Amino acid sequence: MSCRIVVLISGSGSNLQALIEQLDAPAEIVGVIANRPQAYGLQRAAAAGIANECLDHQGFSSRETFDQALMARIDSYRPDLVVLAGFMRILTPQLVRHYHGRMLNIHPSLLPKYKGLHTHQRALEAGDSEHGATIHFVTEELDGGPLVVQGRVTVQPGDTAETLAARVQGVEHRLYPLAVNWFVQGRLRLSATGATLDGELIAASGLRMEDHS
Ligand code: NHR
Ligand code: GAR
Repeated sequence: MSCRIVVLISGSGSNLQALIEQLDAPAEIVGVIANRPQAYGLQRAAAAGIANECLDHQGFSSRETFDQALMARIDSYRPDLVVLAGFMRILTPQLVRHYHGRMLNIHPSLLPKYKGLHTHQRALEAGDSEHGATIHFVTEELDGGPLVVQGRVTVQPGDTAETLAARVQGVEHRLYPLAVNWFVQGRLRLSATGATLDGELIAASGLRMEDHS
């Protein structure tokens, strides 16, 4: 049976585009939801013939009421997997619990370093020689759910937050399809002790993309 996927976005949607182009059957992106009307990813979805909609968080008086409406819209697509792809709103515990074990995020740092925002600037200010992106299962703990896989880049002399972000995004566009394809194939799961690949527990530091592609 095909894996039904809903993708949540806030902006450009380049990770959505990578998923559209690199998902193996039996998967189908059945819906794309943005929380910002100007999100360019909505146009990418439309161009690919994927149902898409905006649920503007600014029309809601609280995080709870927005998330209740968001959950109803997500569930209308009957997803097996919900993918956060540059989604910029923190989600309430109730929503996150509802999708336990079936919600993934891509975070632009080598977690557990740099949870939250402005990750590229923070890696530069710390003088890190390596940076990257991490796929993890989403839990109530912000950017703290079980890690799946990381992709690394080398920080170059003269890098700015912008040049570094662009290099990390190049990695993201291979990393997210890899992890989502694992989930679709039934290879990636969330167990009581952590994420597993082919039934083997993934170490707390996550897998390395280089070992899997
Ligand atoms: N929600 C939960 N409960 N757990 C996670 O791990 C989540 C999550 C929601 C989003 C993505 C995350 C990232 O990869 C994500 C993971 C937004 C913020 C944030 O501070 C932080 C982390 C992430 C996404 N957002 C501000 C807020 O008040 C708004 C910022 C803005 O609109 O520009 O929600 O980085
Ligand atoms: C990606 O780099 C993603 O890692 C990051 O936003 C970008 C979205 O790009 N996510 C976050 O910062 C989450 N807070 P895209 O819209 O082109 O996929």
